[in-house]
Amino acid sequence: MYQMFIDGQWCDAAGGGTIDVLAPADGRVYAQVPRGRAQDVDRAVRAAQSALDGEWGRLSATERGRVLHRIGQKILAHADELTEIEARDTGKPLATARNDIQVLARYFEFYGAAADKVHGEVIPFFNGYTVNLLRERLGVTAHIIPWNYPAQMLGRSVAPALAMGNATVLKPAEDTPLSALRVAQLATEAGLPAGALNIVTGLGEEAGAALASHPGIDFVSFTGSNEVGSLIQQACSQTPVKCVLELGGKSPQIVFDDVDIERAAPIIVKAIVQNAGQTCTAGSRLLVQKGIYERFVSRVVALFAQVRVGTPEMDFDCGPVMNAAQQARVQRYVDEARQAGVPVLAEGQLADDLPRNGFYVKPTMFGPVDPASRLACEEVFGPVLAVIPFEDEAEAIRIANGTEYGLLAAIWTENGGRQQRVAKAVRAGQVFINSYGAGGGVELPFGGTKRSGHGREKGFLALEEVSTTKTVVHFHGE
Ligand code: TXE
Repeated sequence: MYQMFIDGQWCDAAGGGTIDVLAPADGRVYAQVPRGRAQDVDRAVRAAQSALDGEWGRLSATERGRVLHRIGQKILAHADELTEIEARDTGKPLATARNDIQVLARYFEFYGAAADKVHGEVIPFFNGYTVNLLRERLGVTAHIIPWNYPAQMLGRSVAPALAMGNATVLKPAEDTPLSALRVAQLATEAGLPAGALNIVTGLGEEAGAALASHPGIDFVSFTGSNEVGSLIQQACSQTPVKCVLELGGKSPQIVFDDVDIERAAPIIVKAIVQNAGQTCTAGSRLLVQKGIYERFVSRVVALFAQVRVGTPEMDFDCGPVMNAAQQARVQRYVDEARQAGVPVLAEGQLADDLPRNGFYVKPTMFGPVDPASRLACEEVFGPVLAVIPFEDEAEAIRIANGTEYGLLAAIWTENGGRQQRVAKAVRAGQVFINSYGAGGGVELPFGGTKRSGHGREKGFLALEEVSTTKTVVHFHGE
């Protein structure tokens, strides 16, 4: 039985009650966390407000940076333990979880180093005036994160907010609350003052909704489904405060005739099976030019058929999906496409001795897929790849931009002009040329266009989102 972390203290939910935490690998309940509700959220927001008035609020930018750096060091020193927690909680292979913890540490290192590099400006104005544009913290920031990369998401969302001097309240996903609780403890040991990072565990419609609509918060960062993202934006419009939304994706891999097949094919397979396809930037659509279609697709098929699914300890290419609902959702898309007669090009392999009640799904590659079909347009959030042929550049761009999403895109061609033209025409927050997703990318501004959300995380742009400016106009005479 775990407790949540408010104002530097472990505590139960004020109204009692717990939530079961299941291991996706075997479907068993292995932990319980408090079922936080509005009262607990309120306590966490008050603790954050007090932190701003107290020790945390008084630290200089350099001192805050040092604290964040020490948190990064603590995380690295406990990387094995955090890897195990994360792998058990999410079901992902140990190697993936290990990478996630490295990326988590990187967020604290990167934003720790950035804390005292952000500064205001002097703006030219009438003679006799000096105008300073100060950059300041927002205040109390709320962070609601999902279950696919719990540790990475914590770092991505919370580290820039702390770097700018905000005090934070985080609600982890109900499926995966444990790494956040451990990180909060490590952060405290690293010297983060009480109230600067509060973790309220609970259900989305209870703790999450109470946090997003709390009058004491100044900002919400949300990563998750489009449906809940829309609710969050509605809540923020009432208060009203700013929100950053990072929502779904249906990211295209656009492969032209002159692709380097041996480089592209393995990266493309990894981009859809990694984390069992539960990645907002999963490369779930493979657009292939007709001249290379047979050759390229047969190479991807050969690699896809070798993909193995296992428990975290087996450390194969992917693990189970998150929960029974996610398993049913992925299966629904697969069944529907099969029933519609869409050819299955390849399937991955499930390990023989998988625990019976784990949430496993078979990676499946379909093609050719109608670009207007549900499989080609909707986010499956599972290891399911839709292959779509195209004739020329114009058609590739039309198909790539043909969904409601616009998160990430990749272009595979050696032609420099085409690289630039397609990168400009494709609607996405990030475009990769002859690569994909580049390992964590803590430094690279990230976020959506269209229905994939708004606002930017990662890199220096994230610091702008979690801060505000103050224009100070001083008349002193000439
Ligand atoms: O997400 P939710 P779910 C997509 C993916 C997946 C689908 C459903 O397609 O299949 O969403 O996943 C909290 N007020 N993504 O249902 O519900 C919740 O507790 C405030 C894409 O698990 O959006 C959790 O902490 N908060 C995605 C967080 O929102 C609420 C990652 C995300 O959960 C709330 C995850 C409410 N009313 C799913 N309801 C990505 N972009 O990477 C829930 N929450």
